[in-house]
Amino acid sequence: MHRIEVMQADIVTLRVDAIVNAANTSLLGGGGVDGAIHRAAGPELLAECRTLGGCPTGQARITKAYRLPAKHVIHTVGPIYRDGRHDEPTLLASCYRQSLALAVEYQSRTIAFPAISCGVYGYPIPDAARIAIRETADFLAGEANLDRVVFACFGTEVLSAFQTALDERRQSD
Ligand code: AR6
Repeated sequence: MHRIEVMQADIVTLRVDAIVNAANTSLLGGGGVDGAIHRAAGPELLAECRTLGGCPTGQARITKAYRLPAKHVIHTVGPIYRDGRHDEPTLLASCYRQSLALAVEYQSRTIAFPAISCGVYGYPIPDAARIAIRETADFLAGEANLDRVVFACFGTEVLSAFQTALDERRQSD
């Protein structure tokens, strides 16, 4: 659990091996964190994304990070929240698992996540935070090759939800 860190940060500034992008199925950019990552990485990122042919919800793809301080960008597509009964929790959990697995496959030792689906995709933030922490803690329990997983939270609501989810998990372990 000591390998998980929750902080308030703009993900594009973080010097980690991989940052995760909350993308859409086209992988061709958008608003929110996706827009910020593409702006900071430069047009080469979009050019590489065009070669990928999109990505289904719940899955992840990896590219180089170009002008970002990170080495890779892992693009994952979170679910659009409807009512919680349309596989949203399973799909969101899958985003975290697939992103972490890709990071390890590409020898990343440090990775930063934004709060996937917690912006325009409308996922209730406390529920999304619990899923993110659960999947990450479970993954790390079986994986020694990751040193640090950062949750880069934008805004105090997201920050406190992730902090609470992390505290709850620590108490239950
Ligand atoms: N660093 C860290 N977190 C950020 C940053 C940043 N620079 N900018 C925003 N956030 P969202 P989604 C937070 O809407 O809900 C895009 O258009 C933000 O405050 O970026 O998964 C894609 O192309 C929120 O807490 O992603 C898709 O179409 C969290 O990141 C769609 O939005 C996620 O918000 C994906 O929606």
